Amino acid sequence: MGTARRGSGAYERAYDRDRLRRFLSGEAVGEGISRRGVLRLLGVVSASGAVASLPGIAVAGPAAAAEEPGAPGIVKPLPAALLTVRGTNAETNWAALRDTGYHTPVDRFFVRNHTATPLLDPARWRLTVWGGGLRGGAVEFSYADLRALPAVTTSACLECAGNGRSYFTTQQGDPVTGTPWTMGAVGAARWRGARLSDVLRLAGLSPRAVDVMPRGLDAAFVTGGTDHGRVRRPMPVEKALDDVLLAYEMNGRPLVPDHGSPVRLVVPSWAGIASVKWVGEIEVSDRPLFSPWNTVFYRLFGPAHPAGGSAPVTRQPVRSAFELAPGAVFAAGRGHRLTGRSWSGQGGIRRVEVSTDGGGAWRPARLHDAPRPGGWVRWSTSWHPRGPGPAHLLARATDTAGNTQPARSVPNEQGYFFDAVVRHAVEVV
Ligand SMILES: Nc1nc2c(c(=O)[nH]1)N[C@H]1C(S)=C(S)[C@@H](COP(=O)(O)O)O[C@H]1N2
Ligand SMILES: [Mo]
Repeated sequence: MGTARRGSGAYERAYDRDRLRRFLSGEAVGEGISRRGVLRLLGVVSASGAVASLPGIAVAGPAAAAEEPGAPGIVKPLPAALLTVRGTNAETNWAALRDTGYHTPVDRFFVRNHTATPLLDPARWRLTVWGGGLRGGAVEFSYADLRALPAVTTSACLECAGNGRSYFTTQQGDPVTGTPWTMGAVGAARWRGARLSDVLRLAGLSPRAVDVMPRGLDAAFVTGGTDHGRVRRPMPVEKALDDVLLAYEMNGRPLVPDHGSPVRLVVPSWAGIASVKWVGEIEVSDRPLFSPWNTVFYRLFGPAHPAGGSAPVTRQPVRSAFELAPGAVFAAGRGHRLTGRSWSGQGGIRRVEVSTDGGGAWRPARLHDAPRPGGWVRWSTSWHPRGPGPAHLLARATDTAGNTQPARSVPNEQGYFFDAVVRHAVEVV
């Protein structure tokens, strides 16, 4: 239980309770927070220019690719063998991970963009830390300032809360909204950067600080006629001081534009939305903060959840995937090596079981990595299929906190946290 205990911070439960109470008591006006409310709350932000009006922050236009019709606003190449484009996003093909090591190469790492990748010049980039949770006024950091702070390297998964969303529909018949990811909105990388805690202390963190809200420099997110403003989501100061990085490197290289260049947050174990890319400012507040990303989005809504929605999602659930394409073909009558990975935001993975007969018999897979909070484990098993025909491969993981994957995931309207065992269809010929 050691690692799990360390990871399941009491502050997360307190945070959830507190925010939920305030949310339900109407402190977050209506459906989240209006744009005017946000602007009023921020004070320093102009109605049109938002963050760009703050001194020292230059915002490039969207990537050239964004102007091409049908192009998703992603800068890096999106070869069909590695990635599947879904709207403004790109999903990693699991078959493309088969020959990779522990860390997901940048060329096949998933991209989740609410709008389009901005091109920012590190030399002109500034991070402004401000708010009532500081002892004094706003403090600015340049890229060189961050690079001069002690550097920390963390190996951690980054995963979208909506990963696996399409299985709510295809496997369970539950209607959900949002990007229909299969299981490829996850990757593991070696992140290097400054500790957010170092930056907050240098900025004059006050003991009164409650919430820390990073905001991206990408364009405002507009959907269904509502302008939600720039991507931003508060986290409790306890998490911000725990293990959060202001990362400038991914897998030993400076961040590329699509993954947050020049600097992004990495919030290990939490839903990917917490890891704000292209961060330009961080509000430190002495009272709870709200944004659409902890009110209307990233809560669980539906009959199985509290009226008005669950608390904001934080730690990711347990999940598994085979390093196989959907419908992969296997020759009958000979041995095959099946490989995959499992991960959880609530602890390391301590057991993975595989079924090759659609869920009848289960046997343990061989684990190739030690259980580590925030990371994944690679696993393998062998399979000797007999007759030709369709088959289903299933993998079920259990983490060090005892969480395991159910046969059916409790649905929610926006399709977050699909944690059920996936029935991976294959063909034996
Ligand atoms: N500024 C900004 N940060 C963002 C997003 C975004 O659209 N804009 N998307 C978030 C979501 S929902 C996820 S899952 C991760 C994805 O990170 P990646 O594109 O590097 O894989 O970034 C998060 N940070
Ligand atoms: Mo996400």
